[in-house]
Amino acid sequence: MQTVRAYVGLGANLGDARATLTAAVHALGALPGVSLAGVSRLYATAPVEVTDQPEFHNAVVGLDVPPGPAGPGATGPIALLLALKSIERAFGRKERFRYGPRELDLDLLLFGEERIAVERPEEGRSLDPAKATRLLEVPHPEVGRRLFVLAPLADLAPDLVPPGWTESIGQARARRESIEGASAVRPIGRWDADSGAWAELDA
Ligand code: PH2
Ligand code: MG
Ligand code: MG
Repeated sequence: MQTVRAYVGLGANLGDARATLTAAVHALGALPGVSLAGVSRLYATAPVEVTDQPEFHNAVVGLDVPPGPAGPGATGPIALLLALKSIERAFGRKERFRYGPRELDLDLLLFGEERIAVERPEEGRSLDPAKATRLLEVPHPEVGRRLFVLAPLADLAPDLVPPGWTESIGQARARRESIEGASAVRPIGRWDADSGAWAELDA
C-alpha cells in the first residue's frame, strides 16, 4: 500500500510526562492504517515563549499514513490532525492559555512533500478564540524556529529538506543550537522498540 511519511511532535509538561508521551506513541501507532516508522530520543527541554512553567518533555515520531486530500476526507493531513486532537483529549488535555502548560500536545509537523495552509475544521480548533491560528499549516511554522522540535526531528531525518525550505533538518538544528544553546534540549532516553518505551541513554 502506498503511504506518506508524516512527522508528529509530542510535548508534555504536566503530570508524568514521560509516561504520557510513551502512551501517546502507542496511541499514534494504533491509529487505523498508520504504522510507526520511527521514534526519536526523549528530551527534557526548557520552556519557550512562556518560560515560567515546568520543564517540558519532547519527542518526535515518524508515521507512515495513508495519503489523502489536503482538505476534509477519511485520510490525509486533516484526518490525521483530527486524530491527534482526539488523542490529546483522551489524554486529558485541558484548554488553557496559548503556549501554557499542557498534559499532551501533538503537532502535525510534516506530511510528506505537502505544503498546506487550510482552514482547520471546527473540531480541530482551539476553544480559545484568542489563541491559535485557524489555519493548519504544514510544514508546521514552529519546526524551523524551535530546537525542542528540530533536535528530535533530526534524530529521525537529519538530511530531510522539508518542502519550501532551503536547508536540511540537521542544518537547521545546528543553527538553532548555536542560538538557544545545547543545554536548552537534553536527551534523556532512547526508544527501545522491544519494551515499547524510552530506555536509559547509557544502558
Ligand atoms: N510548547 C509550547 C510552548 N513552549 N516549550 C518547550 N520546551 N516544549 C514545548 O513543547 C513547548 C514549549 C506550546 O506548544
Ligand atoms: Mg506545540
Ligand atoms: Mg499543539
